[in-house]
Amino acid sequence: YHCFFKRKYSNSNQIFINGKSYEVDSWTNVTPKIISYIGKNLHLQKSHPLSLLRERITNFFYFHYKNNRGNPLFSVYDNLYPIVTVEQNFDNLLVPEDHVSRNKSDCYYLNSKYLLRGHSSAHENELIQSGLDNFLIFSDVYRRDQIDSSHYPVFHQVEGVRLFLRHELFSLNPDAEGSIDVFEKGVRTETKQEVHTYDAARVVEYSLKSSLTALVRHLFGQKVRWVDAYFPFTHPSFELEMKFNGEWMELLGCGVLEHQTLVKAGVEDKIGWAFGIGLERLAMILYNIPDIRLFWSTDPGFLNQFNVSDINTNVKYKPISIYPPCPNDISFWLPGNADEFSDNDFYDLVRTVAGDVVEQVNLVDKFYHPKKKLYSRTYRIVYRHMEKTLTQEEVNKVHRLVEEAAERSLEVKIR
Ligand code: FA5
Ligand code: MG
Repeated sequence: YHCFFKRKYSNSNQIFINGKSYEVDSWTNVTPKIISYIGKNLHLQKSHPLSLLRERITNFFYFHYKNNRGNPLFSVYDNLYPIVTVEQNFDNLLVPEDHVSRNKSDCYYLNSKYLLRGHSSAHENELIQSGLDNFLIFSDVYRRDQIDSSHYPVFHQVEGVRLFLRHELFSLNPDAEGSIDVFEKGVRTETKQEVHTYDAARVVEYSLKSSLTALVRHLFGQKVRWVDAYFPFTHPSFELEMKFNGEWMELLGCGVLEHQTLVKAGVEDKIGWAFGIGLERLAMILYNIPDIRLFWSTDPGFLNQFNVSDINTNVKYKPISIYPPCPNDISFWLPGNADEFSDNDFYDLVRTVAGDVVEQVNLVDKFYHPKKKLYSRTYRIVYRHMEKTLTQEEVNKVHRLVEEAAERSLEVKIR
């Protein structure tokens, strides 16, 4: 997305985002800084930890849930527009008119009608209404929240929804199909809604919890605990917590969808569950990332640690040095027998000569010079000391050693 926050200084009564204008009113509290996050889509950025997690979660659902033709059951949406209406974010989800989550202090409003979505649940209604029964939504969400190592005003969620018709719910027990009902006119208890039978509610709760425990086991193989919770759009509702640095950390909220949310989406004959997971929280535990701010780091020292060829690689994040990086390029002509040259030869040489002050080495350019009949390579070496700021003089000295060693042992010619 291309976003513009046009500041009209004297009569600033419009906000322009992505070619659309929003009338400023007494609800407007979104800032240019927050708007600048729109379209960053960390969860779609190659090799970003949130993107790896998106792929792993998608694979889990593709692999474990197939329709009777053998195709994936869940459809995946990962690029829904983050500006939603108050209806989408709250009303469709039965959030009471006076609920605190609607407050200006909790959300980023464009005006009284539009806001940046506060959760991916904002899209449940439209997707159910379009006829979908099983889907995942990956999205960036925006909240005015505390700022600490596990909270950030922009974060990412994956939402999952699964709906069942009666015969789908009880398909595992065909004998029972005739006798077990989904709906009744009953009473609401701790475990079920008034419109649901006890049996149906328990089967859906079981399906929900076993899906999420299987997902978490697939990703971590670590201990979890279920906690009772409240959401206006699910009942019963639960949260799943996991140990992180010795403390229980809330990973997700979920529950059996309030029947009224389905009725609002034009579906009367189904029952189902939904969940919403904080992707950053999951990634922090999975990859040992100590601070949620790191997800926004553009430092290659962070990002390159997640540049893995197999998305299931168990990356354990190593803190990068707090001292500034010093990138220096090196360019050379390869010797005549160029096809014998491999990048790894050079990487090893750099490691050997320069040691731990090298944080990373990347190939940035290569070409063939037809007249000279020679191949060229350019690498960027990022020098960074773990305990101090390197001076340019110190860097130059090491860099020269690398150049000399390359000429000597790789028979290249520095350009
Ligand atoms: C929700 O957002 C509900 N929409 C979840 C849900 C979906 C419930 C479907 C029922 C059915 P909650 O506000 O608890 O719930 O947020 C869900 C998860 O997002 C949390 O468990 C946490 O992992 C993550 N999260 C919440 N706030 C932040 C934040 N400021 N920074 C990072 N992660 C956050
Ligand atoms: Mg919560």
